Amino acid sequence: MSEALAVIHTRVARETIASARALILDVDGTLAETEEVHRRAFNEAFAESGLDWFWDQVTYARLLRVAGGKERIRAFDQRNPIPSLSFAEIAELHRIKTARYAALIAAGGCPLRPGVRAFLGNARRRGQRLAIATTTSHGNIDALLSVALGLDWADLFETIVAGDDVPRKKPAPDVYLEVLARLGLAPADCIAVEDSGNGFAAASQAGIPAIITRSAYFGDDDFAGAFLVVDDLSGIDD
Ligand code: XBP
Ligand code: MG
Repeated sequence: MSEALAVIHTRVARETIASARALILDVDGTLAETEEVHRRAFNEAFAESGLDWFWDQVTYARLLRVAGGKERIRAFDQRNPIPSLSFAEIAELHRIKTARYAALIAAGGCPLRPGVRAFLGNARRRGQRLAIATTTSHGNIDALLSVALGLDWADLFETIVAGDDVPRKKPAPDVYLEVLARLGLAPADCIAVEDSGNGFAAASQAGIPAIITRSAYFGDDDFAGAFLVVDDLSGIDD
């Protein structure tokens, strides 16, 4: 792209972001690079439960195509002809994992990605409405953002829709459609901020233009048709 075209592209991007009625943000991979903490929490839960499972980064990168921790555990268990865990055992294993995730975040935190804090502050200064649309749980959102943004983090967001609030997780559009319904806005009035192919598909199926901020586990996903693809949110709307 020529420099002149890049300047125009950047200006259009800034104007489009500034004119959106609402900005709807994903959490894992978008606000913070949390998936390595999730992966560690899964492995600690497996060990605590006496399972000889261990998800290395290559295995986890493949399993991340399955949205949702409980669904991810089930997908891994079903690699065997005779799965070993019942639904109740998967739910209990995921509860342990979620507790480990919260403990890991509380112990070491997981910093916001570059540009996220400024992006949220700019939106607030413009008087734009902010929402969250994520696959993870409310508990995990609170664990992450109460450290990263402070205990009053929820005051920033008008509505928060998590994975278990809707019938289907990403790439289904359910979380985004629920956010739109709660905000009373049309898709074209909003912009979604995502990091993964599943998240981009969910926002796109809901008709919402998406900004992609490439993350560690999804850098190679196909984001053709995204409004904007960036390495991170630094300077995107300054
Ligand atoms: C990412 C996910 C989640 C997390 C793990 O969510 O797919 O499943 O990997 O969290 P998003 P849970 O990018 O939509 O924020 O174990 O709570 O599912
Ligand atoms: Mg994500």
